[in-house]
Amino acid sequence: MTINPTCDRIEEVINAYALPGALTDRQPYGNGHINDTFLLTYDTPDGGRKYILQRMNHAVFKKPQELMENVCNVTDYLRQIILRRGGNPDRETLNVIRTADGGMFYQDSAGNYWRMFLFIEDTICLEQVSDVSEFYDSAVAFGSFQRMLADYPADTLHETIPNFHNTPSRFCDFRKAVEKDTSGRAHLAQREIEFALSKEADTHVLTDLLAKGELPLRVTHNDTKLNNILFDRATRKALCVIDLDTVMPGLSHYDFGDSIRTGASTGAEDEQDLSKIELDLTLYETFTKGFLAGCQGSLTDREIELLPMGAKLMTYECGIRFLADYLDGDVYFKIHREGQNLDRARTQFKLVADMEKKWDAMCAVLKR
Ligand code: ADP
Ligand code: GN1
Ligand code: MG
Repeated sequence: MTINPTCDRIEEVINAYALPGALTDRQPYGNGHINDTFLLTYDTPDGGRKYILQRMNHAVFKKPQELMENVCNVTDYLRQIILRRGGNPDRETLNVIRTADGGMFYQDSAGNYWRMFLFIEDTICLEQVSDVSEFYDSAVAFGSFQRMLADYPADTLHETIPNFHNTPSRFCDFRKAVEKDTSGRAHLAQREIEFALSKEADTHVLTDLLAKGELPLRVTHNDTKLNNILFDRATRKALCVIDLDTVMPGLSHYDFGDSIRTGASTGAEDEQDLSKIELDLTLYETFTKGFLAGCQGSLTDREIELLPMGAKLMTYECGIRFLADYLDGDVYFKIHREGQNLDRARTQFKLVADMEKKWDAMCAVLKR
């Protein structure tokens, strides 16, 4: 068995859940940047069961109780909708497994917070688009996720990370990180810092329109990376939207934009060869069609017209978050090699610059 050394309380945690059968395997799992994820395999008389166990990132999500209230309430709500549609809620939404005491999560003796989900079997998780129709499907899934939650009482949701997609506030944090230069690395990223600072005027566009009431606040996912969707291995169809930690009130542009940032880029988020990074307009158009289909006519004309700005701002915002973390000394996003957060920032800025070149074409897609 492979055990992540940082998670040495895992034994204690597993014992807090009264799971049937015998534990036969546990492995670190997935490619998330935030939580520590494990796959648990149990031998049971009915052929075995698997679970996802996650140590929540307490530094990022400071109120685990509130976070789990959101996740449990939203998944219970989705479960009802899926049942009404004749779907299979064990596969089409996350299902939180309760502790032996009925808790939504478990706090171990070292103070870490853990939660467990049913493992959704026979699925695949894509890091990059390999097939246009899969990307279309992911767009429909994220659009319809937003649609399914359209009548969810948004004011009952906790804000799990305040100002998560408030780009002007992210810009202030970025500027502070440049001024502090905790890691002493700013001299290695001068060009990137200048690029980021030069875009300050853009950061306000969506938040200003929200404040003026020209854009509606909706319940959004806020982390619509391609790898936050599970695809059915057999049908290759998008099956389940996962990673619900950031479901909060937000703008439709956040969900649209974050998917374009990850899915319509021609390279990986941490690609070091920037000549491989550009916006694929075909993928962009594909996603746009799928997202609008998934939203089922619920977006206003003004929202639709501003979707390209969502793509640009979410890409830019992620870039300044990666760069700030590089300057802070890699304290937020997990890294697997030195300089990875700078590489991530560079791909995002390359994409932003490419979007600016392709701006007219991006807007034309929406007019069509
Ligand atoms: P992070 O916040 O760190 O990104 P995620 O909740 O996205 O964590 O989980 C990380 C990975 O674990 C996902 O990309 C996916 O591959 C896998 N995963 C998470 N939940 C499930 C689940 N219920 N069933 C199957 N795989 C899952
Ligand atoms: C994080 O958790 P994960 O890996 O799906 C981050 C997102 C970023 C993304 C960049 C809670 O997402 O906001 O866009 O990394 N999640 C949080 O890859 O900060
Ligand atoms: Mg994730």
